[in-house]
Amino acid sequence: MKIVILTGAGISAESGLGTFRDKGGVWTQHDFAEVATPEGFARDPAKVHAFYNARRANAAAAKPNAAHFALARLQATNDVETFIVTQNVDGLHEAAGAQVLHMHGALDQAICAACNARWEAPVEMTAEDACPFCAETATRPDITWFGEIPKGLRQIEEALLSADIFAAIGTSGQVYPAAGFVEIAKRVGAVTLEVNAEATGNSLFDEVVLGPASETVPALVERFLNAL
Ligand code: BV8
Repeated sequence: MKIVILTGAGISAESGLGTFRDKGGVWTQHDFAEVATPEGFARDPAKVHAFYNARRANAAAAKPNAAHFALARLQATNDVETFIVTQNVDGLHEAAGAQVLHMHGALDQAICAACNARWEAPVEMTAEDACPFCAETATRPDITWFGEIPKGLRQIEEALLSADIFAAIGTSGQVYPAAGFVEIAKRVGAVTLEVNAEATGNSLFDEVVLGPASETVPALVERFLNAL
């Protein structure tokens, strides 16, 4: 049996990391066009670095919650194959012991736009940082911005095409291509679940589980493990 899990900002909300589109969320305080697009970065790299430096510091101080640990437990069992893809750029799944594909990149990684080398991001990045490999000052956070192609799409599609169960956890389903994963899973006959604080109203989900992720996800994992 194969379970494909997509996570979004809601799974890290109870770890103290803000979501994007809820009241008080990141995109209600910052204009995404200024801080999360290649054009915004070209216009004002210092502003974009300041935005990600602050989020990197917050993420480094955060601890995984019961939802992250439950998914790691599910992935650790040999009775089921669990593929986790996250839109989140924090490292809380890994801190809980899971292996995940970061389709929108990761705050703790830097990339050189000149030579594509990647390395561990320092706590504070600046527009003057030179690439440790080619020495160009073209370094940026390794984050997928709007208008850029998310990472690992082939691997994600392969997982979705052989999924028996697909669960979207803590995501508003507004950002593509992640928002379209449920459609692919549904097409191949997977059972589809939405696990969220509020229903998104997407009729492609067979079941909707509402509540805080720290409660709903451990209960769901228990249910999966008992059904094996
Ligand atoms: C691409 C950077 C081409 C990382 C982010 C018009 C129509 C359709 C599509 C488009 C369009 N115009 C442009 C597009 C494409 C665009 C897009 O989708 N735009 C939308 C907004 C219209 N997409 C792109 O540009 C993507 N690239 O399409 O490339 C392509 C693609 C495939 C193949 C070839 C070419 C790139 C998208 C990357 C965007 N990067 N940010 C960062 O700084 O963090 S987006 C941002 O949104 C974050 O990355 C985040 O991960 C992502 C998704 O947000 P969510 O995680 O869902 O968060 P949100 O706040 O919205 O929701 C939280 C949910 O949790 C809520 O439902 C809430 O109720 C719930 N919740 C809250 N608390 C809890 C909880 N649930 C449970 N428990 C709780 N305690």
